[in-house]
Amino acid sequence: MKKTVLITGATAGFGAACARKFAAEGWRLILTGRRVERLEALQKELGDSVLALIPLDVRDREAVSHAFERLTNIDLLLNNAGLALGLEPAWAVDLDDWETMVDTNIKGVMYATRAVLPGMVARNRGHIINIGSTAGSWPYPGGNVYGATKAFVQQFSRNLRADLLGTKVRVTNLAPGMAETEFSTVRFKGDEKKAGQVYHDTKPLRPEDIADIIYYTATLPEHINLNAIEVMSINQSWGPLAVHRGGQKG
Ligand code: NDP
Ligand code: 8X3
Repeated sequence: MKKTVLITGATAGFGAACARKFAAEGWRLILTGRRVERLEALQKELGDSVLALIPLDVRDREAVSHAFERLTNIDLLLNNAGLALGLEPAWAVDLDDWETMVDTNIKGVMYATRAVLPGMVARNRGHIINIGSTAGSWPYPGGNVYGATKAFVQQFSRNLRADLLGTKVRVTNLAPGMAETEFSTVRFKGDEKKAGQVYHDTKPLRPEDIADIIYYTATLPEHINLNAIEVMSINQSWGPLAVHRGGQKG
């Protein structure tokens, strides 16, 4: 029996790489995202593996509930849709950007999970893999609300496991570090030069690396729950605690 994966944010980056990986491994795909033409291109590329395209914005609670509650056989929900906007310090950010990150990275994950989870519990089968981030554990200047949304994803994943104890439904928080996708282009609002600098002279994670890890996690024997995975490029590590010398301003 072929398994079915529902991927939010399948139109780029990790989501698109997962669509290709899971299709190659014989899974059936339900693909979502806002950019319809990209969804259609994936359907053309992946053919019969694609069960359905659901163009939607994960911030739209009604749309997500309406579309996902009707899906009766989801083996894996990949809560992947998400974004960072800006890298300004907290006192200088655009408040709309903060709200967009909260609505997408937190509320979108809540809406999709709440719509799909009852079916998984009823079938006593399924797996939710949430895409967190190293930014959810490790602070950096300008990470303010983006990192906080990913801290939510981390703790939400743990708390889901607590609720699901006694069922066969698995939950994983996958926290990647720097990976080269459209992520930085989105963060810097189309400034490709700035985006390119993030990865300059490094070997960042590739979307295909993440897809391989997700596939591995999803296909472990069903009694194994990988709770949390943190993965970085060999070119990335943590920094020391910051110290300011020279007195305070003002
Ligand atoms: P990309 O920008 O390449 O892809 C993001 C995907 O999310 C797109 O398919 C986009 O689709 C979708 N998306 C964004 N907003 C919405 C929305 N409101 N509704 C529906 N879909 C949406 O970035 P990545 O692949 O890198 O990002 C995927 C996830 O991985 C995100 O959650 C990100 O925070 C996380 N992450 C990324 C890292 C990195 O360094 N790249 C590291 C750690 C975590 P569309 O625009 O068509 O709607
Ligand atoms: C993406 C990784 O370090 O840009 O979540 O926040 S980082």
